[in-house]
Amino acid sequence: MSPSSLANARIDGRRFWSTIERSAAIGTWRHGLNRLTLSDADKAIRDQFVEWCGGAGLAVRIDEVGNIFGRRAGRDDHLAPVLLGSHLDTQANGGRFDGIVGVLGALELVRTLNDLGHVTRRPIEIVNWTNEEGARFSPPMVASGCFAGVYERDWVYGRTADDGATLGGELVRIGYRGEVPVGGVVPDSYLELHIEQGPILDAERLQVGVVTHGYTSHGMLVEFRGETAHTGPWPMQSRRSALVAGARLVAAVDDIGWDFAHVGGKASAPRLQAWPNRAGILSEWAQVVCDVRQDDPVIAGIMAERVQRAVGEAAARAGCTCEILDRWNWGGRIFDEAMVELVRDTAASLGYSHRDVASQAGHDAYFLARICPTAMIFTPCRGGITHNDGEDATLDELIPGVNVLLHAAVARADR
Ligand code: HGY
Ligand code: MN
Ligand code: MN
Ligand code: MN
Repeated sequence: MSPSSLANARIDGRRFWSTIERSAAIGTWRHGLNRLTLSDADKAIRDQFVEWCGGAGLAVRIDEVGNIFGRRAGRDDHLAPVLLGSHLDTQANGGRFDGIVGVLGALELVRTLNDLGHVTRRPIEIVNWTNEEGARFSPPMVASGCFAGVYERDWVYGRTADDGATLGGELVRIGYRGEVPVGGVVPDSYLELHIEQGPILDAERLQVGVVTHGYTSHGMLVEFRGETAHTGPWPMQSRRSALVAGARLVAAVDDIGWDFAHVGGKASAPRLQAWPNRAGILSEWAQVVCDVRQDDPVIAGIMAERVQRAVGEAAARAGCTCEILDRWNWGGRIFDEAMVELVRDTAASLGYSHRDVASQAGHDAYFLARICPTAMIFTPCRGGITHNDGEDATLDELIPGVNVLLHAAVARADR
């Protein structure tokens, strides 16, 4: 394979797009997708991905938390692999591109190298991470976090969904609790292709985003405990409604978001659960997920402290007890300078319009960055709409990012 013919290689995208369209037919929901992690729909896309990997000549392995790897041998196959991927699970009202572009872009890269007959020096591995979204099992990105050594495997297995199903039990149920020990393997590097999930590239009509860093995010799972009582005779002075505490926290978090909106801060409490949560009876139990994001880690920390105070205030006002069951925190200037430079130089050498951009959403790359040199490549998405069945992008908008992934990954794998 002459370097020049490889240098001039451009993925035309028809095969990539038909793969995207095939994936968009698995777990459909209104105009988008509902492929909550480890659901039957997630099993279906996993089965399809494993089949595609086999068809591309990849050696497939599944680790203990269901991460699926496809390996393409290198000339010096003992070297650490260049790892490429993202996630195929979606939000409950998800789009056809969030995560999917990164996994299927990596698959297309392998198929293209096969067509070109090019064997890279280092092995290349592609990966589908379990539970990136954290929509069914909290927290988000828990399986890439486990791979990076941040979460213990058995703790991950115990994560529990609304219906009482555990993450470990669901892995067994759908046949994706692999034998391969999770983690312990340090890739040479990691590259993740993803839609921006923000408006900048689309608004500026740019082809590629060079992701310099991630917004700092603080998340927490809060539990309130109160007491059931009759909504009729029970005096207001004696009430201990966990649902009221939860509702007060949801409103307080929104107020915090508005207090920092002028500096691009976001604060959300997107999930409130209560029990019994029925007419005629006050709730004794409630849980709230809180999530703050801001570009400056210091400001993000101040917002998180405000949320923490609001938890205590909401509990006191409702006469309940409270506990923060779980916290997660990611983002910041975590990406490897040389890898970011590689993405930037590759976009420039391929003649694509590009700019530096921050990621406001979390990604599996945030955990991979803790164990190996990591960078991300963004493509535009229509108006930044995402986690919404209106998420949209065209092949012309996606293919520059796929080509940057191809050339950056090969440059890294051949060095
Ligand atoms: O929460 C996040 O930003 C990620 O999409 N799960
Ligand atoms: Mn994603
Ligand atoms: Mn997402
Ligand atoms: Mn994400």
